Amino acid sequence: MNQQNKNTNHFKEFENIENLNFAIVTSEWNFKITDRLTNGLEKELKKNGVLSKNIDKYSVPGSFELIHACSSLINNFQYSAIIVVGCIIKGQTYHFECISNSVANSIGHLNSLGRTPVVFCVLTDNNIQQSLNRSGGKYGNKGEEAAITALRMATLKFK
Ligand code: DLZ
Repeated sequence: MNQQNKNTNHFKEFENIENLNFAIVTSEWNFKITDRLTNGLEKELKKNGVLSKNIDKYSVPGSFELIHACSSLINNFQYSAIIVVGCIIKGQTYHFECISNSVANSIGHLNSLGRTPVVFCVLTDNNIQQSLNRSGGKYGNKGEEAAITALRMATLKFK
């Protein structure tokens, strides 16, 4: 497996970790997958020293609702980083493209506001097998990778 495009091999300790707080927003569509991603994400945050009390978890009906939840969290709360978790699987219609593009663009926009780092842990797969492979299967768990990205963004220092 190509390890180069993974960030879980980040061995540096994160500074000031006990003061960092994270929001995880999980979509309930394809819950079997999003639950695996969320568990991997939460475990990896804790493994790196994030305190349980500093992790808030929210659920939304589908990936499309991640946008509103993320926007509200940015406006009303102060998190070190927000991680959105979803799984969009291609079906028979154009819905897949609409939802995937809308979610990616909107979350990207919220991230670009520069107020709170937002990490995108939304799988966009052709079938459930691809999603299983990426949520604790043969390609690892993208939730764990998202946790490291969130930690890195939360501790990023600007000159
Ligand atoms: C409607 C829909 C469809 C067809 N597929 C998915 C999916 O694969 N993954 C996902 O997270 N959500 C899906 N949804 C639900 C939409 O995200 C959204 O919840 C509804 O369109 C209501 O706004």
